[in-house]
Amino acid sequence: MKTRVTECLGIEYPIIQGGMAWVAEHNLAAAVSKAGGLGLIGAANAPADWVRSEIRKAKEMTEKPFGVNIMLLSPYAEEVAKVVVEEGVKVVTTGAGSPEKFLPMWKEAGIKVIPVVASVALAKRMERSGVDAVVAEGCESGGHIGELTTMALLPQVADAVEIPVIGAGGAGDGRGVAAMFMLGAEAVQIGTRFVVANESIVHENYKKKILSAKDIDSVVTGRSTGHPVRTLRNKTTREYLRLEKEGASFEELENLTIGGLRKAVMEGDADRGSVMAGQIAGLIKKEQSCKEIIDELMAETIGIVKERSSWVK
Ligand code: TUI
Repeated sequence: MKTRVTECLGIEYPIIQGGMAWVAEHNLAAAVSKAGGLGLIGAANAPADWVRSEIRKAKEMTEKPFGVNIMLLSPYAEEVAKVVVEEGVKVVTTGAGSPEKFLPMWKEAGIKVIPVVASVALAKRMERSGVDAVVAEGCESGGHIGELTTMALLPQVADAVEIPVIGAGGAGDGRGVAAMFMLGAEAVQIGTRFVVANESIVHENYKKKILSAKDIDSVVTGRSTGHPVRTLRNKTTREYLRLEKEGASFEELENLTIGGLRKAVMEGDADRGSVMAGQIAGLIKKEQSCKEIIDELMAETIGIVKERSSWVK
């Protein structure tokens, strides 16, 4: 499959892995890139040295291109922005902010820059500042989210910019990928499905929580604090939502979730930790390798596009 995104990134399939905090480390990134997609190392809140070492390990595992996702709220964002240049990373995606101040440095280094946006306004601003593509991420995604759904956001962003658009939020199988193509995407970012991949290092309890999730099992906490985050429902989200309704302070709410993602991913505390996952968690029923996931996504996408095309006479 050939789109402006596969051409620009030098990848075989228009599938990009989400830059998920704690989850997107070198094993997952290398496996996705080896399978023909674009793997990403998620820098999240990690120190720059950790990111450097993950980049080096991924390079040892694959010659294929991979990227780094920089979470712009991180206290280490500035240092990580330099590390990707020093280590010769080919692609950078960013989340939770605007990467404008790093663009001259990254463009000079020949890095392809792809910010995640949650609005048309930011997409247009990013295009004007010279980025290579944008990821339009709807609120079906797991983790930190914007307001709009993918169905509403993606076509509006695709109409507003000339650069290629990557769809994110809500695609868990080939139907989702095909739908995003119909809405104007030239590649699709997949997160939750890769969390349960064989190569994903997350704790077995985290994987089980996703594999047993139903359609209504994700909730959004933190709307009142301006940091909405989608996770799977558990003891902590129930407590959080109750406190939020009672008008608890920012500090009180923060204390409840601090370190929660590490607790869930590394320790497997799926009851009290923060189990970030998208709304399509209920669609995911099996653990597969990254290659099986990508091959299946592509086969389903092509199958459904052909089948539905036959409706048109
Ligand atoms: O960044 C994400 N998803 C994330 S980051 C993350 S790490 C975290 N850990 C604990 C608590 C909170 C976060 C987990 N999930 N997705 C990309 C994304 N970016 N979604 C929405 C946005 C976004 C929102 C507003 C991007 C830019 C923006 O406005 C920036 C501006 O300056 O206008």
